[in-house]
Amino acid sequence: MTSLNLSAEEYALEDVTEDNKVNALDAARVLTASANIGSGQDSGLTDAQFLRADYNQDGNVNASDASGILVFSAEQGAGLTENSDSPVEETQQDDDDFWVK
Ligand SMILES: [Ca+2]
Ligand SMILES: [Ca+2]
Repeated sequence: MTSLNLSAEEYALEDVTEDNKVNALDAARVLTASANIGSGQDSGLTDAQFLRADYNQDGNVNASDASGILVFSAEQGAGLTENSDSPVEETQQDDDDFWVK
């Protein structure tokens, strides 16, 4: 493994877009980078982003990493991971409580 001097560790390892959220956008970013690399272009990622994009840490950024991040984000959205601070919450429970009582 290359040991780059990471200066952006405040972001989650999977947060390729560096917006403090791991979601389908990150997977899409990885796919875009993968397509760029596959066509001989620049990945469009910074070194730090590239490391995050390499989800399975095999040194390459490709569709496998995109699917890995997509699964990760789905699990996080479903509350299967510890740090799920998803703002999506049911807000209509109060009415139900009223009628149950
Ligand atoms: Ca993100
Ligand atoms: Ca990879």
